[in-house]
Amino acid sequence: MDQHRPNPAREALYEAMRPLHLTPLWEVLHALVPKSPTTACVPALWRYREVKPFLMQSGELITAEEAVRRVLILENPGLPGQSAITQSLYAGLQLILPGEVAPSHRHVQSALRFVVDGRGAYTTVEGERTTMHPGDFIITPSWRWHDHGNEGVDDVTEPVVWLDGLDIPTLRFFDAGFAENDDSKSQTVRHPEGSSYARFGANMAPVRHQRSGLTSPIFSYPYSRTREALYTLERNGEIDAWHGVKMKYINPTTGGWAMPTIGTCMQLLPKGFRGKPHRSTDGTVYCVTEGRGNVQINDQRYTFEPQDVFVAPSWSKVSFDTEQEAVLFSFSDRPIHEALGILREEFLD
Ligand code: GTQ
Repeated sequence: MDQHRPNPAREALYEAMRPLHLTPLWEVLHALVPKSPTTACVPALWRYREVKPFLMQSGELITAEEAVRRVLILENPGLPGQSAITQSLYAGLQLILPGEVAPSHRHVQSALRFVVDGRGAYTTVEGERTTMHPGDFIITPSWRWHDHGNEGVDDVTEPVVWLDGLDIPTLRFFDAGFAENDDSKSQTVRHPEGSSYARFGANMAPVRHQRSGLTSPIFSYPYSRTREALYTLERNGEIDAWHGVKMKYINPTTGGWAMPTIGTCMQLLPKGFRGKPHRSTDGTVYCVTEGRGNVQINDQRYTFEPQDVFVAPSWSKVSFDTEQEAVLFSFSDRPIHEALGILREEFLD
């Protein structure tokens, strides 16, 4: 019998059991256990040159201190009102003007910063400050105090914008979020800048180091080093037909992902690249570091330029093509998929 034809007797039964908070599985089973992922998340692209004027206008109407974090959320058009760019991840563009401070706080949610525009800002994590340069990938681990500021550098004072990526929707799903404000606006700097990088960024670690926590002890991965690695590999011809030259950021003490809930990568697409399509279960957010190109996400095609952000939903077919070299930062919830054994991917022709 056709389950979708009106069936008054069944409808009456469902109606009668509703006060007891009972519902029939057979009406929803196909949707609960789909043949392949059916996400509400849709492909989308945010052009930085269209977004920046709104960020700057926000800068005139509210201070970083009043806002706590002056951020425009990049909300997936398929997930309205959810402050989510994919089902599990949050993304936003944060502006900090010269002289401003975004006050110190901590939360269970892990955060990454990918610096998009301007120089002279810093992030302080647990008493160690790091200066932010375009293309740097910076981590604020779960439950670590962090504040941001913009004091300028080398006589340059300019607005600074970075992409925030957080696991906010994941923590919301687990109902496991806690947060606290610090007593002081700005943390006292207790460690010289570069301490963490000196300890863990030279393929070495202090001999008496004992692992603590799940997040990489390097909290700033400078673009200068990343870029050099990618361009060297490209010159050596190590080009993947799907990804170009794609490297993941790792925790040097484990070889695993730099963050427990968010996987981060940087990839170089060579000039004239005609990438093959790929799909995976981890919906992915991309930010254009350098260069221009095109991305095909299912039947959507976008041209991207520096500082643009775009999102490819879970199981969407993604392929890239370029006329010039391009470099893309990306992040997804892949570490969770791997930890749970639910990652699937396909490399298509
Ligand atoms: O910088 O701590 O975009 O707590 C959203 C929540 C940034 C931050 C966001 C946050 C932060």
